Amino acid sequence: MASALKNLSSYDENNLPSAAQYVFGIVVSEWNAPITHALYEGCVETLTKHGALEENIHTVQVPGSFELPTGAKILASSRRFDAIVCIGCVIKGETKHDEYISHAVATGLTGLSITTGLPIIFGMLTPNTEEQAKERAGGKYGNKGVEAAVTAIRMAALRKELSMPAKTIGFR
Ligand code: DLZ
Repeated sequence: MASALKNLSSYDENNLPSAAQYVFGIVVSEWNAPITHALYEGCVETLTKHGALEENIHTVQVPGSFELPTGAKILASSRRFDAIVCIGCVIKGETKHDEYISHAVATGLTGLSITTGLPIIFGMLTPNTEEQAKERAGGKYGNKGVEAAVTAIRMAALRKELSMPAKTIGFR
C-alpha cells in the first residue's frame, strides 16, 4: 500500500470519486513553460477523464512560481472552487533562488489551504536539472500534473463528505 502511493500517476482509477460535481481552479506558472504546460495538460486530462466538466475548470497563468500563492488566493477569494491546483517548476540554479521560491510557495500554499479550508494542491516540481523535470512531466516518473489532479479530486470529495451534517448516532 505505502509503495503504491509513491507514484500516484499509476493510481487506482476505479477507486477515485467522480469529479463531475466539482469546480476546479488551476494556477499555472509561465516559468519553464514547456514543463508546466505538460503538467497542466496531464492535470486537465485527468480531471476531465474523471468527469469534470470543461466549463468547471478555470485556469489562470501567473508569471512565476513565486506568484502561485497569490494566484491561488485570488481564485480562493471567489469562493467558487472545490479545489485549486497550483502548477510550477523551480529548477535549481547557481544561487539559492530556488530554495527561497520553493519555501515561499510551500509555506504560502499550506497557509492558504489551512486558513480557507480549501484544498490547494502543490503541483510544483523542484528538480535539480531540466532533465529531472522532464522525467516528471510525462517522462519515466510519470506526470505530476496527473497526480495533482488525482489529489484535487480526492480532497474535493473529502471536503464535501465532511461538510455534510454528521449522521445521527443514538438519540437526538
Ligand atoms: C526569478 C526566477 C528564477 C530565477 N527561477 C524561476 C524558476 O526556476 N521557476 C519559476 O517558476 N520561477 C522562477 N523565477 C521567477 C519567480 O518565481 C518570480 O516570478 C519572480 O521572482 C517575480 O516575483
